[in-house]
Amino acid sequence: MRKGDLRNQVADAGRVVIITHRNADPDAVASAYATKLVVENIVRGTEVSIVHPDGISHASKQLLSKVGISYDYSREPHLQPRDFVLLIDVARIEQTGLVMDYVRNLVESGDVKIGLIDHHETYSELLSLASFYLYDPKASSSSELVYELASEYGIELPKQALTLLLGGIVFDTRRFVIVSPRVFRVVAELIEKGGNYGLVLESMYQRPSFAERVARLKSIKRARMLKLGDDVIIAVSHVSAYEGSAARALIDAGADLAIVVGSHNGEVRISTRASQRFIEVTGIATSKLMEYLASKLKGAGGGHSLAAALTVRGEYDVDELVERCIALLREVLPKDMKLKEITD
Ligand SMILES: [Mn+2]
Repeated sequence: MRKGDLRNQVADAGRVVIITHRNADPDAVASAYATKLVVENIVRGTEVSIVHPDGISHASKQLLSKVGISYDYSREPHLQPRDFVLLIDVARIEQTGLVMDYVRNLVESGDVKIGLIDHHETYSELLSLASFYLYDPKASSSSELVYELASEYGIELPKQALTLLLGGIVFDTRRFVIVSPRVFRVVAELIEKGGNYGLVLESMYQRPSFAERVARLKSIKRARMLKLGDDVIIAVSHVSAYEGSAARALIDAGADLAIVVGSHNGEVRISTRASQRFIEVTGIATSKLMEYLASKLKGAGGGHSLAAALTVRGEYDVDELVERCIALLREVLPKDMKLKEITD
């Protein structure tokens, strides 16, 4: 789905402010960086800034340093009248550190215009506010969308930017687990034009930090294990950081659904990963599961079918939250499916 023309929006704007989701992952970083180049190309002299709320992820830092790109970005969004705000890889406005009411007021008063480039499955209220969007939940990544956009404008991106986009795609497809003919076409072009796939892989095979490895192991040690039927294993655990990586570790260790609660200062993040088998058996996408949990816990959540997350503000007892997640999971599962604790 698309609306509006990017060139016209940029030409009308004072500044272009690109904002990604918090703790920008390689897809967010790559698509923001390449979009900045696209915007500067289609309307010369445009002032473009990039905002990565709360900074960028560890994986993004590794990718940027391997590719040899560094650029300035702000960690908090500050909007001015006549800004054209281009939200990239953002499913929900809360992920940018802004709130919907504030953004809606700005848009309705005509002070700023909003654009969106995104691929998340969660339907975003942002679409109705945007004067430009390129929204395609069938795309593997925002990087794929931005590459296609650059091609439409006939823009030849520098090789480093192509490598970065390749990195965004490799990351969001989980190293080509989630694929389509289209993503392979884009990847083939990126490599043909000079994108360096070897460099992307090197950046991803780096040893995780000590803290991340400890979090992964702790999540396994603390996991509550449940089974659905005789085959599907669900693991629910908690860590103090790296909940996404910890959930991945539980899946790698054999779980079909992993829910990991992470408590940060005044905020709880819950990350979920699933195997294809979990979706086949239950018909539940993790994005739907996180949306449901978010609605019950008064937070915001969403994501993809095999990976999703939610955030809730406030201090919580993590053990209670683990129990709560299990209880809510029971509510969502089809009535004929019994969830049983796995004991020794
Ligand atoms: Mn993405």
